[in-house]
Amino acid sequence: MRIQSVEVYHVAMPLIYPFRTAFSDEDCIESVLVRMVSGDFYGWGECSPWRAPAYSSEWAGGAFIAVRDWLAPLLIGRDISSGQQLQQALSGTKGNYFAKASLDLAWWDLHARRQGKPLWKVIGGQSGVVDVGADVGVMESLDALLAEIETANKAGFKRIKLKYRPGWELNMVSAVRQAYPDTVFHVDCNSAYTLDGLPMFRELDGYHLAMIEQPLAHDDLLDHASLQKSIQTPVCLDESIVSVEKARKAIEAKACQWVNIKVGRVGGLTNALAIHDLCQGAGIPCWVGGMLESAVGQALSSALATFPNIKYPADMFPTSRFCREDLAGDPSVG
Ligand code: OSB
Ligand code: MG
Repeated sequence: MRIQSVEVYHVAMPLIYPFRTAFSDEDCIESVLVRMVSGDFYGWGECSPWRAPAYSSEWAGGAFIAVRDWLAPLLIGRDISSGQQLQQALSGTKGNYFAKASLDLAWWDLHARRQGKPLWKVIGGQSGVVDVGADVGVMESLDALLAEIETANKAGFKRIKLKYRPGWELNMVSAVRQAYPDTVFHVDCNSAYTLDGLPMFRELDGYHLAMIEQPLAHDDLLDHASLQKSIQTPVCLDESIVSVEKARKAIEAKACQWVNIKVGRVGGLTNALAIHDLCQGAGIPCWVGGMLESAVGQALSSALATFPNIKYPADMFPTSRFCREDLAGDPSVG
């Protein structure tokens, strides 16, 4: 299909209350939205690398300029008939995974709309329904956290992810475990630690967490491999897996037992599918994470959650819980 035009938007979505992680406290999510047009059809893509380059080296303002000035011009006027061909066309530009993802996702949405089918069917997913997990940021107090967990538990979420950072560590996990002995929990450290934290991670083994997500540096593989050798709790990589090649190396180095696949972080659905298949072949289960993007981006990434090697539910965010206003999602996408 011939790409006729690409519109790029940089938007801010105010949150109802701040989302606190090891990398920042944010009261607003910044996203880049892309509308790609071919003939009578259009497709939307989104990436949410956040306001500042704190989760990764990318940020929304930079992604907007990367798409507008460097990436979209490589596609306009070209005939692109597959996700691989799109990735190939963008491959001269290094990194900029989130920026590339917004175009890759818009292409897949456009491709599905042209066929009049939901995206999950077009990519060969299993069914139209996915289980979802809940995610709770660092809260003002343990009481506030326990109240959030109670709400998530009552709502029937099958796994609850807890943000973890210095000052909100074993004290928090121990209170949560005491109150909820049987719930499936995992913690996400957002790369806040080094191998000096080994004694703490060994202690965490006693709390039977489903996994510890990205304990060490955002671009590390080898230290994660030595940590995984020294603890029983499975390590899950998020930030470190930015490409199919990084996933291959993580598997080879035995750096993790889980991969959190985010379509944004890995440059789009094309690469996310390849990472899913690679992990499946290596016996590494995956789950689908998000960046608190709008319903537009979440609908697109939920298509991946219908795949067989997605062993834990995807984390999807009821935008009514987080956003003061939301961009409407289009139900025909997901
Ligand atoms: O590290 O997984 C993350 C939200 C925004 C930015 C980074 C992260 C998150 C989340 C929530 O933790 C989403 C998820 O559970 O994947
Ligand atoms: Mg994470």
